[in-house]
Formats: sequence, C-alpha cells, structure tokens
Amino acid sequence: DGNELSSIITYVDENTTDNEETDLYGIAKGKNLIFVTLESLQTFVINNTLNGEEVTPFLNSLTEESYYFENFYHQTEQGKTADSEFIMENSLYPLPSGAAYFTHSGNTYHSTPQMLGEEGYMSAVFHANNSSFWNRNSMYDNLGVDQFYDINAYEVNDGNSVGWGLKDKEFFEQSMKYLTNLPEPYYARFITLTNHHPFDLDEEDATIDQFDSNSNTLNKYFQTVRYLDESIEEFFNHLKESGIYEDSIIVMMGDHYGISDFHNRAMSMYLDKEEITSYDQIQLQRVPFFVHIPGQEGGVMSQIGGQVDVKPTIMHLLGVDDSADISFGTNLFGPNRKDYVALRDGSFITDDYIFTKDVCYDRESGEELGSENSGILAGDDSDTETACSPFREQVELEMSYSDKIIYGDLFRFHDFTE
Ligand code: GP9
Ligand code: MN
Repeated sequence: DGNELSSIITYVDENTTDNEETDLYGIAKGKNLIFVTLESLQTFVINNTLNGEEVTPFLNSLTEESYYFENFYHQTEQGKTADSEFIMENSLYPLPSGAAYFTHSGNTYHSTPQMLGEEGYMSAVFHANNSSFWNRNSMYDNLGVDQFYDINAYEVNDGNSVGWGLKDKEFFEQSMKYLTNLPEPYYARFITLTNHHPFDLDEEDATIDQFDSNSNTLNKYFQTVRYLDESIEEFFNHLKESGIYEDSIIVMMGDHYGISDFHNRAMSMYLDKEEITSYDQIQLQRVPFFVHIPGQEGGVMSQIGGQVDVKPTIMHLLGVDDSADISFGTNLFGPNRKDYVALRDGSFITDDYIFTKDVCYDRESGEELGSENSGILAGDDSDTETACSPFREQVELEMSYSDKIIYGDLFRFHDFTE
C-alpha cells in the first residue's frame, strides 16, 4: 500500500540519490539521445587482442573519445535483453525469476521515455525482431515508447540475415530513413542482434580469426564481436553523414554476458589464467558502457557502476530534474554516487570488495577476506562477519524494496509530480 512506498522513498532519498550538479549537468540539454544496446558484449574483449589483433578497434578508439566505464556491471537475470531494458529504463532491479516484461507489463512505471516525454522528447525503439518477442509491444506501450520500428519496418531476406535475423550493418543502414525523419529532440534506442549466441556469421563478414579452444561458442564469439564493432563504426558514419551526430549524444551499453561459465575452461585459456574463480566470474559480468558526447574528450572511468545507474546518468546529462523519481541507481558522474553495485543473485561489488557465493574478496587483488554462510538473515549463529557483511544486508533490503514496487505495482499509488 501507500505506506510501504513511503519507507521506500525514504530509503532511496537517503541511499541512492545524488542531486549534486557537476560540470556535465545539462551538457546535452535538448539534444537527441541515441542509445545502443550492444548484444552480449562483455568488457573482457575491449582493449584486448586475439593473435595480436585488436578485437574491437573502433570501440577501443571510443574508449578515448567517450566516457568509457570499465567497471560497469550488467544486473540482468532470466529476462536477459528484456531485463537490461527494464533496468535501464526504470532504474529498478529485474525480478529474481521470470521477466517483468512478461509478468508485469501492465504496471504503472515512471520510465525514461515517460520522463523525457514530459521534456518534449519523442521516443522510438528500433529492433528487427517480432514486436511480441519478450512482450515488447505491450511493455513499450506502457513505458511510453511512442514508436516501435520492429521487423515489419525492415527489408529482411536470406541474403541480409544471419543467426537471429537481420545483420546489424543492414539494421543500422535501413534504420536511417526512419531516424532522419523523427521530430527532434528524440530518444532513439537501437537493439543489435548479430552478436547473439550461437554467434553465427557468414564467412564473408568475418574479419578476425576464430579463437582456438574446446569451446566452439567462445571461438566464434570473437568474430561476431568484431562484426558488432564494425557495425557501430558504420552507424557513427551514418550519423555523421546525416548531420545527426552533432545534435546528439550517443550512449551504448552491453546488455548481459555472452559467454556463460559453461565455457570457463576455454575462457581461462583466452585470459591466460590457471582457472576462472568465483571472483573472476563476477569480474566477467562487466559489460561496456559508453557515453559519447560529440566535441567532448572523455576518457576511461574506473568508478564502479551498473545498469540501474543509466537512467539517473542520462537525466543528469540531459539536465532533467529527477529529484522526484524513485530509482535505485545514481548518476555515475556524481561525487556522492552509491558505492556498491548489486547483482540480482545477491553478489555485489563495492569500491573495496566483491562478495559472491558467501565469500568476501578484495576487489583489487581478488584475495579472499573470509566467508560467511547464507544463514545471516535467518539468524543462524554460525555466521562469520566479514568486511562485506554490512553491504550484504543493505543489498538484500534494496532488492526487496525493488521487488515490492514491482509485485505490488506500488507506483500506481504515487504522484511523481508532487
Ligand atoms: C531478441 C533479442 C535477444 O529480440 O533482443 O534477446 P536475448 O536472447 O538476448 O534476451
Ligand atoms: Mn541480449
């Protein structure tokens, strides 16, 4: 009920809000926001090589010409891409199981398209798949997306498709005629597809070797990642040629891991490690996050962050007052940002520690600092306190608040204009 929401509001005001203005506050005010979901792209390939060749040369160049966050984590669960959308549009956590896109598409939300709509932004999503996939059609209506360019907006045939559908280079090229006709300012979100398991690619599109290991999945991944890198470069060129580039900011985010722990033996070979530990497994949940502001230099940002932080960060850059919003993230550029990132399985990353599978690690060195069993909240007195313990209780509380909002559809009781 309403009372439940008031304790949640008190919590977010005290813990996840940073309304401090920075040099970047409003830097993109009134500009178009172009957001790209980088399918299955993980941070371990960025600024890395295969057989001496850069895997992602274009994105590597963008790590210097954008604000590139190297310690940014995906927070998705079973809803995969749909969870990544849900998190970044709402700054809420995904559900512990299932996908809110299916189970709670009728809730009241206070999403980025809705908030930017109030600022005069038109919003559109571009994705060459059936509109009902992940129940996007109904969820988008409810989130305030004005226009969904789904598979019907594209010319898709055998020659321009691979794997899951339309190749990304074709996708961006065919999207331009729609993008150039949108009324400005707009919030245009593009969801790529080619770098998706099982990472199939036509031979003519492969411009880097496969890896050589016992995992066919990881072997092929490098080729589709390179293809994604090239398609983003082409998209930037389209934006420049059409004159859109100068009037826009471009934000890009990996949606979730592409390589599961099933492939850890091959992964350890690639990363030249004896084994992939639980600590390494958490570090592999990093996905790239870029904020590209034409005319601004940027650089590599080392602060930790997660997908819940995207919405407040966007509001900050666009100079939109979000002090009345209820969100679990903080502006990544702020001085008082939240100092932990919670993953949906209860693992978390803080400035100093990483906690997963009951073990507390030093974030920098990966050294084990102690372990606690999972009975802490059940009052089991065999628990051992570690440096991670205080964060652990807060992470569990925060997740439970987010779940309450979604399961109870609590925003329907709230007036965000007050
Ligand atoms: C489907 C695409 C992929 O439209 O977004 O979804 P995923 O399998 O990654 O959740
Ligand atoms: Mn995905």
